[in-house]
Amino acid sequence: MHQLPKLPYDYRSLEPVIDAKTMEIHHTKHHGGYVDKLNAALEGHHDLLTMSVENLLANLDQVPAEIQLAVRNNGGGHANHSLFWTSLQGNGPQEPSEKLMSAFKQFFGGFDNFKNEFTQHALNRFGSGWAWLVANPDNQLLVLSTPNQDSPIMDGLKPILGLDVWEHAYYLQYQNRRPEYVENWWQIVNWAEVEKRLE
Ligand code: MN3
Repeated sequence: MHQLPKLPYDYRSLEPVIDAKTMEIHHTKHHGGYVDKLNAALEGHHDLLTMSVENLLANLDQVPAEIQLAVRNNGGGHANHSLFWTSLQGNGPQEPSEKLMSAFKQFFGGFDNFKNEFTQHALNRFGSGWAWLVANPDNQLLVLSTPNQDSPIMDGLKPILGLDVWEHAYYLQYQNRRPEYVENWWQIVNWAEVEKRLE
């Protein structure tokens, strides 16, 4: 059985960037819903129940056709949100380390360029989805976006940092103002955690 992970901080910790009510609903109802529906889809599929969600997403072609879409959507939702929560922190804006800065320089021409490119993916994603910083199998960094709850893992990519741009992630506080949510979100990125994922 897949389990809803506990958050490494309080629902209020990310205020004023993300309000406590949004965090609570997002974690318990949305992420919780993906976990419940993933477990329901996998019921009776004993061989699949022992696989990690990342492993399921990387091997969707081995999942029976009748539950493939449910595993893709809800497994993706579970994996994406698990990564999202641990990418955030509420101790005030942090700076990426020198090591991270040099990676941004190498692959994007600098931190500001990376930020701009990532932001464009977050703003240009029509409807619901995610913006991502990912590593490809050659350990090159790139930014992209995915629709719905699709995970970069499905395409053999390793997610390093993800931003949820579904309206449920920001609507209570920002309504239709996605650009303001995205801009403020940079203040709560946990760069130390991002760096760990690069290793
Ligand atoms: Mn979400």
